[in-house]
Amino acid sequence: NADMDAALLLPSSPSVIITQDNLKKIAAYKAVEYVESGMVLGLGTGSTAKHAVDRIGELLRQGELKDIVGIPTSKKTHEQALSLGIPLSDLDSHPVVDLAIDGADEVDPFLNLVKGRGGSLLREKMVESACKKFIVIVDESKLVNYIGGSGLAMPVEVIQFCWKFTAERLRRLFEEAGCVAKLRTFGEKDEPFVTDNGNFIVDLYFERSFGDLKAASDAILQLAGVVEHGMFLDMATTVIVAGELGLTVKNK
Ligand code: ABF
Repeated sequence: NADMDAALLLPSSPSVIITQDNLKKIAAYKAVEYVESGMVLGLGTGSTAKHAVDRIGELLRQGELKDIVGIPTSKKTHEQALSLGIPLSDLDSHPVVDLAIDGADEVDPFLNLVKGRGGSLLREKMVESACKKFIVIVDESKLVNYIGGSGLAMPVEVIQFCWKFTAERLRRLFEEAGCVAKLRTFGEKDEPFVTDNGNFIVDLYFERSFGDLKAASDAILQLAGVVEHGMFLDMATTVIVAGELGLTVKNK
């Protein structure tokens, strides 16, 4: 259980090897402590959120949670939740979500996030912008000083039609920040990665900071051909960070 796992983190157990996956699980279990019976829950996607969904399924099975309705943020999480017997619904039937729990790729000191390196940003943003409380669960490797500065991808979901044109317009928006825009591919044949919504992802890489996040967000969303981007600004209400020295809970 979460408390036992957390105890493993104490420096008095130096023989225990703490893997990154242990840290993800500890953060996830802590977040599930905020779940109450009767809630409509946004179910996140990714290797950290997977632990939270597993734990919710376990508590339902044990009868410790009742009357939960889950709203999955991806096809993968939908499958996982179904296999755990979690009752599922969608935003059409439940437009207000009590609590969402999800991972992130980057978290800045103001709790702004980059998400979508796993590929499911659009459904995540729809569900998580409809929730009263949004708990983000990460291991400490996800903490950054400013978004886009990690050298890793900032994902943008674009429609397939003329994606090169859209990628070039995105690159030009951030020319001064030394932006490179790349289509996300997978496998040996470098096939385009297709999202749950049938779109492509263009990953943006920056050499330098691109400055104001809100201005960048607005500029990206104004481009025809863009569906959504992976900056989640001012959305997280709580971030739970698991590190080698224990758990930190940051509230907005
Ligand atoms: C999803 O999972 C994504 O938005 C984000 O890309 C990712 C984080 O994955 P992990 O927990 O596996 O690092 O929520």
